[in-house]
Amino acid sequence: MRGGTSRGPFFLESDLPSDSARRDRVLLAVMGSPDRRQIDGLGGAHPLTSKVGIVRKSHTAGVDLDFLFAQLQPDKDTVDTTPNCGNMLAAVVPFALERGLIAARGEETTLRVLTLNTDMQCDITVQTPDGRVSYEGDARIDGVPGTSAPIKINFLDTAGSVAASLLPTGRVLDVIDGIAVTCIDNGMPLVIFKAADVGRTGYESVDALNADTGLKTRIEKLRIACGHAMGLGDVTDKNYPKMTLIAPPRAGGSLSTRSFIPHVCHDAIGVLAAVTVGTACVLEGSATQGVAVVPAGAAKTIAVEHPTGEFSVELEIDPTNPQNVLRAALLRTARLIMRGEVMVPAALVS
Ligand code: NQM
Repeated sequence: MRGGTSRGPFFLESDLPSDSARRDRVLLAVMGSPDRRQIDGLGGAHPLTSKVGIVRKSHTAGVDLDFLFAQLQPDKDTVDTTPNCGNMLAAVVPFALERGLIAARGEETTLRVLTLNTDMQCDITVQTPDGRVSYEGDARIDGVPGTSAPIKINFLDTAGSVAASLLPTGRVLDVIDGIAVTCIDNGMPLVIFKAADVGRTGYESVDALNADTGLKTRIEKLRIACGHAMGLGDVTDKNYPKMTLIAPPRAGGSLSTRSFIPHVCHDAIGVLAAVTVGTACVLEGSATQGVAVVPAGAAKTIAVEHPTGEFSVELEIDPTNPQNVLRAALLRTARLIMRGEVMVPAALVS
């Protein structure tokens, strides 16, 4: 399935080994990792196409589906089920309907999904005319060619997903390793800082940033220091926190971003990364201050500019406590690309 600007195979939980070490060996073989080209598997030689979704009917009252996201890497043998992925999340309901896990509920179907990675719930609405998922429509998301049927995601509780709280250092702004940073987790642990503070404009191309080894070394050192400050321990081998360089908007949005996830620059921005950046924009005194252009009012649309366009997030803030985000809503699309069987060495499944 393509989910938002990510892609990967989805499995019914019951089709995978129940032992997680064995499951992970199967997933590595499915994707062809570790190998930079993932030549022996389905992975697309990039972190955004090295993702797997695992779905089951929920065991939790009031919830329809459980989703476990697994992040693999082309060149590593890791299967990380710690962080979320809001892009792959967009494909969960279409997959569940396709596989008959649950039935459509009219022209539109809204299901409650629990992401097991961080115990996060959301309501997802997909188009289901005639009881079948429709992938065709006029919704456009930057980073994906063409248009598709809209998928609405309404997050119910995102603060402190992997980190212990929204602001895991206890402050909205810290100076770490000589750089003013906001360490924040509203669905995705991020370190947000001004591109100018590392001598960049923040408008560089993805290719230029991926080739910028000096910058990568600098921000990896910062990331490791921030990981400790955020209570995440030694993050050397972890896929979080992600590093977000920010600059003033250039295309009428709220701010411009470049995201390292964490070692490769994203062609767009992750879903929960966008929610988290948007949240930093509404926090008084964060690193976005003086950079972001933020609309007035308790309900705000923050347009996060990224290398291939923009990502709008609707945030509703608690007027009595601006650190309390009551709702985060956004638009994604998804598509069933193929259905079938993926082959792995027999020893892994026998
Ligand atoms: O932030 C990339 C993506 C993601 C994760 C990443 C995501 C999110 O674009 O919710 O969607 O940060 O590794 O798929």
